[in-house]
Amino acid sequence: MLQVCTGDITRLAVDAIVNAANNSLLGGGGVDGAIHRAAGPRLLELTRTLGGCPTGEARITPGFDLPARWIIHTVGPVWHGGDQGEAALLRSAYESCLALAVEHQLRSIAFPAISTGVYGYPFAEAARIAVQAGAAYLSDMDIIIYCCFREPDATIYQQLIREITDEMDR
Ligand code: AR6
Repeated sequence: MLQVCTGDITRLAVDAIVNAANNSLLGGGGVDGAIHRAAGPRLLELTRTLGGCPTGEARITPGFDLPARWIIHTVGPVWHGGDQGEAALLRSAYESCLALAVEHQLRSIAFPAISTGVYGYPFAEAARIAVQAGAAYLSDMDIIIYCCFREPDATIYQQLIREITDEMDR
C-alpha cells in the first residue's frame, strides 16, 4: 500500500525511515539534521565508520533512539537543470533504499521527498519518480509511506498515487 502523511518523519514507528543525506553521511540540515538529532549521537559515531555514500546509492544503520528500527541513508542528486542525469540518480536512490529494505526483510518504510529541499529538485517531478519506484515494490512491502513536511506537498503525492495506481489497474 502506498500512503501519504504530513509531519516529521522522525516520529514514525516503521521498520525503516529514509534519510535524505549527503555524500559524507555525517549529517547536515533539513531532514538529515532532524534524523541525527532524534536518533542521538550513536548515529554519527557509526556513520563516521562507513566511508560515505555515492549519489544514488544507500546504506543502512540502526535507528538508535528513533521509534523506527532502521535508518536507510541515501543521497539524491543536486538539481542542475535536469540534463545532468538527475532523474536516473533520483530513481536509483529510491530503488537502492527499497532493495536494501527487501534484503533486510523490512515490511514498512517511510520516505521524505529526497532532493526537494536544499538540493532543489522540482517537487512534482521528484514525487513522480518516488511514487513510480514505490509502485514497483508494492508486492514486497506492506506499506510505503511518503512523509511530507507541508500539506500542499502531500496533495501532490495523493494525486500521483491515484494516477499511477489507476494506470496499474488498467
Ligand atoms: N520530516 C519530513 N520531511 C522533512 C523534514 C522532516 N523532519 N525536514 C525537512 N523535510 P532536505 P535534500 C523535507 O533539504 O534536498 C541536508 O543538509 C523538506 O521539506 O532535507 O535531499 C543533507 O545533509 C523537503 O521536501 O534534503 C544534504 O546536504 C525534503 O524533506 C542536503 O540537505 C528534503 O529536503 C540534502 O538535500
